[in-house]
Amino acid sequence: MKTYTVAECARDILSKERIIILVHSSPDGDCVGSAAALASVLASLGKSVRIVCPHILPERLAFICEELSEEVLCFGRPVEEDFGADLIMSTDVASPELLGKIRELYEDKIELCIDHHMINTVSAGAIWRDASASACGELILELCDEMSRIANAQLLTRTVADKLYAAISSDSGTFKYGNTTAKTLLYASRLKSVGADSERISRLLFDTKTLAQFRLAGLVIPKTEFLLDGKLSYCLLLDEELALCGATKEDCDGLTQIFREVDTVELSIFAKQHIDSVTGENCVKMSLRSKNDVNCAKICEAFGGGGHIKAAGCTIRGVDCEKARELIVEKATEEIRN
Ligand SMILES: [Mn+2]
Repeated sequence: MKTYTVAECARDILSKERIIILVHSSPDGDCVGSAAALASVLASLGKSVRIVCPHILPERLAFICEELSEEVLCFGRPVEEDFGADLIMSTDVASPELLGKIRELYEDKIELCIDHHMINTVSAGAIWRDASASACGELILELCDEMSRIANAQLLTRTVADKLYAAISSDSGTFKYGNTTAKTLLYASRLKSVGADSERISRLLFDTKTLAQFRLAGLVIPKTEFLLDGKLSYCLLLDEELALCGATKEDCDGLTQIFREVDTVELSIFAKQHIDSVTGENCVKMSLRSKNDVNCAKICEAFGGGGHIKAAGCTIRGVDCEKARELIVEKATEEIRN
């Protein structure tokens, strides 16, 4: 596998006409914003582009793709058979597993991989990776600048800037996470200077809830227990309660953050119960978030899960909710006292 510079990526992409951009399953603001920005740039150069994702585009991210034509957006649906791509590339995809159900179709055909993850296991013809970037969107901005230089055109339009701003603010938690660097803020400033609507993007990405999510928050907050002098919070949501709020699994995503906001909490555990539709087992999906040194990934690995230090998850199966609570609280207590 070759390692590419931004200039090599730009030259490679500009020499192609029909381009497929792969993004990862459970699409987030960064992969959608990065791919949409690149697609928008390439479309303005008269190229045919398809963004391909194994999952459908979540409603809350739809605004990022606003100006792209429907045919470009292959979220949860295949590219037309006669598209005839001359370049298949990926943005923000750290491993082939993240291609989900399109893995088999594309895994061996990726020619160019652009990514910002610490570890990347995609086997591509060439890779351009910069783990110092908060978001893949930072790389796409550099790529856009390079392509502008080569094509002798200003490709960074307001539309492209909006998409890149969404990508970068998404992965940096609107510039709140530890991955925010001086360069991240500098790039955000540049995007703002060409007209990125930072107010609207921040509101839509971070300050917008569905009514179901709002009702769900009202239901879980009084149910939350605080253990170990408030250092550990535990909250269990039953499947039937989810239905009561008219909420879906996706509505739970934003919930995991709120418990960590309590000042004493070092580790929060949000547990979501459901019955496995195949085996009939009781399952409790645990989402862990920590503030400082508590290692969420280590706790979850003990139950066959994993993730990052400050955010991880696992599912405990085949035991009742009370037992699942006991198991995770015991492991968490050990880790907090360490
Ligand atoms: Mn990313």
